[in-house]
Amino acid sequence: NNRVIVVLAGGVGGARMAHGLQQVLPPGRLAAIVNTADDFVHYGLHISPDLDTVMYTLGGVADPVNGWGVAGDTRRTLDAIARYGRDPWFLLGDQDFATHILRTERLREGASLTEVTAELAAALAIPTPILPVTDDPVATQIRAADGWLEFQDYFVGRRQADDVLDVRFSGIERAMATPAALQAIARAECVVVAPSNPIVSIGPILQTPGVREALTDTTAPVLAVSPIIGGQALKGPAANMLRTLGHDVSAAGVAQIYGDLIDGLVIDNADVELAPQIEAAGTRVMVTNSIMGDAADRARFASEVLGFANSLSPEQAAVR
Ligand code: FO1
Repeated sequence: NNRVIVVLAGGVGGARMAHGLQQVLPPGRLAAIVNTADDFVHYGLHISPDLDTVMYTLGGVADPVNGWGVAGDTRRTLDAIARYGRDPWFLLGDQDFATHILRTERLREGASLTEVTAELAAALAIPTPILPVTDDPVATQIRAADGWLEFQDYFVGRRQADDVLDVRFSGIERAMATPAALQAIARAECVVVAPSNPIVSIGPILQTPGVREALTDTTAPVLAVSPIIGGQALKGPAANMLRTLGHDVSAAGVAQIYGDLIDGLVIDNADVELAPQIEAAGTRVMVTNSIMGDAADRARFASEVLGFANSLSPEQAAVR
């Protein structure tokens, strides 16, 4: 049996979902397909925030408070950069710098992002393939009141304070999903869309040429976990972004965004009253405590999600 559970992941929420699944599945039975549209070049280094957040979380070295970066990291390099008169607006720890330096070196040598990520993850003894959705350059851009911004300028530079009027993924029409990502979906026993931002984290994964086709071709159940709980996002700007882009800021709005792509949606106990309307629109619903705190909590939640996926699989359809 070489089938896998596939998780589609952005940053912190995606990493925590992947970590829960990694804990409850045998090594190698999980594959994570990760957003790369937040990637950017800073100080000449290729930075892949979502890949790194997933890698550090699955490797057990992520900073527990921020969710991104390395636990216990120091800022001496950034302090030295500031001494040269540069504004250290993007917080890179000393150990985190090592990741970006080695990634950039390998990319310059001609390695693909997929290869580099596999090398780094192997060194951290991570049993889960961490697969960039594409090796091609794609860059999320945000339209604010004063024009288009690069994603990290919006997210970190301006602390997500702007109303998001439009979103585009520059380069995506020329990008292609990697063979490794498409093979993982083709072999999927189920696909879990993590509770990441549906617009800027999951959006670019789904819009990468090849992915949507692979997801509609598979007979495996596709389910999503709502990142919106009680009308709010646990982390990040998802709620405000959904609102300014005209979506319903609720688990029902998330179900609408994913539409036919998903068979099921996991929503939090706080949103139990939304279940009937989501089911009436054709999406099966599981209601549970969806807040993933510590490792044990993530594992508990992942088991519940897998149980829900089982109940949605085609083999179960006859008995529903
Ligand atoms: N997010 C912040 O809000 N401020 C930061 O200074 C910051 C630094 C950072 C460094 C490395 C890394 O991998 C992630 C970092 N993030 C930071 C998070 C990241 O920019 C966003 O969470 C993602 O791009 C959105 O998924």
